[in-house]
Amino acid sequence: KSELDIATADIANATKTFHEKVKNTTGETSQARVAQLASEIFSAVHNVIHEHQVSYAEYDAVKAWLIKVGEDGEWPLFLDVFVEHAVEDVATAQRPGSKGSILGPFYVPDAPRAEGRITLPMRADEPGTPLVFRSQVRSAEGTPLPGAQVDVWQSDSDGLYSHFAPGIPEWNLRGIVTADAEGRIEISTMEPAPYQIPHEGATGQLIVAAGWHAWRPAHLHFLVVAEGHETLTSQLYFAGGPYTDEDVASAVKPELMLNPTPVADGSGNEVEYDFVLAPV
Ligand code: MBD
Ligand code: FE
Repeated sequence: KSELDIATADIANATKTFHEKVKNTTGETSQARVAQLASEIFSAVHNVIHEHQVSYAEYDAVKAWLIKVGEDGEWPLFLDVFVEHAVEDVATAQRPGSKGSILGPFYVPDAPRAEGRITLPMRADEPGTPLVFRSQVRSAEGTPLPGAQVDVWQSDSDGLYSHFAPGIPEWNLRGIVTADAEGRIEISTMEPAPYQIPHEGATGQLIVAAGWHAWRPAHLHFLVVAEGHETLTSQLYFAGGPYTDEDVASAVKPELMLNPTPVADGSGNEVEYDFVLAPV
């Protein structure tokens, strides 16, 4: 397989996963709101065209590029990288509790479940620095939330996500853990590495054409679910790590930084970060 085939297989899966996720959701947007938002988006585009004297050659280049985003199966990737962060800001601006971040294109529901202390599914020779992640899930009033479900997913140390890259075992570095009677979890995993988003397709073409870079800082993804509470979608990063100040997906916040410390026995690093959920 060429690099392009791999990237295409990779991303087409994100389109399928997204269709699954939204198949039971109904549109809640009124006709008036659709009309207002659509016409304001068109006005914004028209304004850019007038202000920057966009040519027919540039219009055709954009048209070809938009067609290619779909052909490459990259709408989930492109939108989650360049647009989702603004939607997340709006959705969570007034919410008490832990800050969150974007979901991104690589979440897969129904990962293997376990309780208490778990090791994420990983290969016998999984590369990377071992990391023990501990957390207590609490409500905004400080009550621990036993039974909370913490869904975690991450890339491996080569920046590859199971389900989206060939040759990686099905649920590698993905799992759902249920919090104990004190609302606590412990997850043993491998530290992820900085991550270059798939850049062989249309999204990468734009990034190269604009002279940007395709990197995200190393990150762990979380979905934290507890009855009577708003689901927290989050990502945690490593303080001082590369690209924390220049994430291509603009999804870093100062509240989302981890500072792991070495475990005394030299076996790797450990860190605690508690999740605080807002009431519904
Ligand atoms: C990722 O791993 C990711 O988390 C986001 C938001 C976008 C592309 C790839
Ligand atoms: Fe990610």
